[in-house]
Amino acid sequence: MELEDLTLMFEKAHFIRAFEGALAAASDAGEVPGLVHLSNGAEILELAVASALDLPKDQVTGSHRSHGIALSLGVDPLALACEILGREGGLSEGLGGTQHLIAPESGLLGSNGIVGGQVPLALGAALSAKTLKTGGIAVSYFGDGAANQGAVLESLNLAVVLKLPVLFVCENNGFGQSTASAYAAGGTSLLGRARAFGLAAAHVDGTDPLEATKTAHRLAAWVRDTGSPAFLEASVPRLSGHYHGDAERYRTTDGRSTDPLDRLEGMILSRDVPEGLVEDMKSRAHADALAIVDEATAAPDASDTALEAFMAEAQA
Ligand SMILES: Cc1ncc(C[n+]2csc(CCOP(=O)(O)OP(=O)(O)O)c2C)c(N)n1
Ligand SMILES: [Mg+2]
Repeated sequence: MELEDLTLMFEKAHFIRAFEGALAAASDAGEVPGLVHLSNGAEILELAVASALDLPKDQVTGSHRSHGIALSLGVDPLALACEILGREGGLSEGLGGTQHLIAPESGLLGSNGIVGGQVPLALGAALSAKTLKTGGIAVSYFGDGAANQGAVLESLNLAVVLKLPVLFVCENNGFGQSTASAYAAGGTSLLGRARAFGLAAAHVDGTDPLEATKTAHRLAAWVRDTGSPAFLEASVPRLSGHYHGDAERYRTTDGRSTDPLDRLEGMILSRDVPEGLVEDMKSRAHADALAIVDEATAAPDASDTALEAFMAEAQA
């Protein structure tokens, strides 16, 4: 990867990290309705996948943990923050909230609070792209916990049977809420599971920007060129709890040793970028993210009028 691409990824990753840090603080202050599931640890992988997509022609679905995915796709951060905070000006006028993010203009078909619920939806997008010959592909993110959900397994099968252009991206952080995947899964080889359904499948270390980018591009191109589905398993650390505020009595600090952002910083420094410049990039990303979340926090709460208008339209 060129140094320019690595530094851009670094700036974006720090923006996402700071954006979510500011949201976590807003949650502590009682400003966020519902739980906040942070993406920290998965930023690099999500930016790597996004860099392989042709947006908004390609369409992406995500799980309850989709703030980072949305930002990686280029969703307007102010509208995203307003949505998460339940404010006017949100992606859905603040009526959907953190687990129901939608921004089709950026290729985000939707995120979903039902574990695994977003995966069959991506098959619909892939079938539509195939039928209409748009040249687009669908991408569906889900976790290792969701990999045990029936609709996900049916989707893996159906994607092969119908030969659909969909890239499944399984973020394996070793936990489904407070349950270790080693305990919850009968067989822990997700690649083996995907291959048994007939999918092309590969594993990446999601903390490695080079490997993640290379493999995401390879699989996305393969899906686009062949029209067939593929499966990417990415090992990513879940750097904090299942949700912000989770006491995490069920685990030690194991599995949190590598922060992908530090790893990327090391790579950039080793290519002779001055430390001062790296610190400037971080400070700028943090200041930008804080300003946006502050602006969203100051916006008016989602209004009953927006809800009534939505209900009237839905019933019409
Ligand atoms: C159908 C369903 N079952 C259970 C839940 C409760 N729940 C929310 S997130 C979660 C864990 C999901 O784990 P994983 O898919 O690995 O995603 P991660 O949180 O690790 O990103 C569970 C069980 C839910 N929202 N929906
Ligand atoms: Mg998980």
